[in-house]
Amino acid sequence: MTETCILIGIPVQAGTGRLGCDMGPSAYRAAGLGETLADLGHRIEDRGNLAPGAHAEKPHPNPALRHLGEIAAWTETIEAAAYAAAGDGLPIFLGGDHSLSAGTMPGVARRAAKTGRELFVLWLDSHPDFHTLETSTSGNLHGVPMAYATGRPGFAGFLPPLAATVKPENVCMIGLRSVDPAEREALARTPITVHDMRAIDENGVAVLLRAFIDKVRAADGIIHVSLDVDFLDPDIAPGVGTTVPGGATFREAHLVMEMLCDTGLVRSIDLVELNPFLDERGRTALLMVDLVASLLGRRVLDRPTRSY
Ligand code: Z70
Ligand code: MN
Ligand code: MN
Ligand code: MN
Repeated sequence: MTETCILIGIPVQAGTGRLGCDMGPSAYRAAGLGETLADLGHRIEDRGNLAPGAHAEKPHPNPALRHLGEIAAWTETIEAAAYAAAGDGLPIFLGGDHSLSAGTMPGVARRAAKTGRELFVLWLDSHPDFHTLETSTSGNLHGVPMAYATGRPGFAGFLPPLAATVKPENVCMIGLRSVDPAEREALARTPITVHDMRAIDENGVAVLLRAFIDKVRAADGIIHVSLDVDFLDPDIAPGVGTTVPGGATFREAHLVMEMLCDTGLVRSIDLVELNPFLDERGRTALLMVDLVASLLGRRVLDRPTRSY
């Protein structure tokens, strides 16, 4: 199927403790993301890079929080851009750190609500990013987007209430292996589906993903994919600030993308946490481009669709 792929660069790095994520959008372009998708037959529209609006630092009772005012400004800009782009095609958000998903998920959720489709989120990450402003101890706001987008309390003083949130029962996380105590307690009290690396090892990633896809189909839903570089094993994806050992393999990651491709239900994609400063000759950026290619139609052999 031919898609209109809308590339949106989001060079935010204020949500992490390390500099370099701001070069992510450039690295994806240099790695040939647009050309690769064009070669697969898609239309490409590159909308350039977003920038945050004017902002002042916001005070907060949690003294650990860093750049709250800047991330709030980014989040408002990103939410609006995501809502608009999701009405025009299939946006691919080029990060930038994972705080950007505090804007992309509510934006695509607002679009889905308008079109009457049920939105599901597949979260591929070693972290759940399920802190609130109150529970974060690192103060890094890339650790909070899922809590924010699912409407958890604990975001007073951040932004006005969201127009649309993601239903926690529609979220599936795969790849978890770094979960803070407060996140673990909060996840136990939500209907979010959580699969850690042990679940992948015991079942195989296809079994976990098939259950999620069946649920999306049963609800006639659409899928937003949020792909954090650290979902992947650092041996194959070193270009990331937080390298967490024991991640998804090259084959597991490609299989996830190929199965998603067969559904035809992915309507938006976050590519987050790429840090080109820490990469080796662009290999992480190139791998991420290859994964997106698998998600959007590259395949080894012709085969019937719905082959998952
Ligand atoms: C930790 C924190 C995080 C991504 C690191 C880590 C958060 N839970 N998220 N890398 N993508 O600092 O809150
Ligand atoms: Mn700041
Ligand atoms: Mn993340
Ligand atoms: Mn992560």
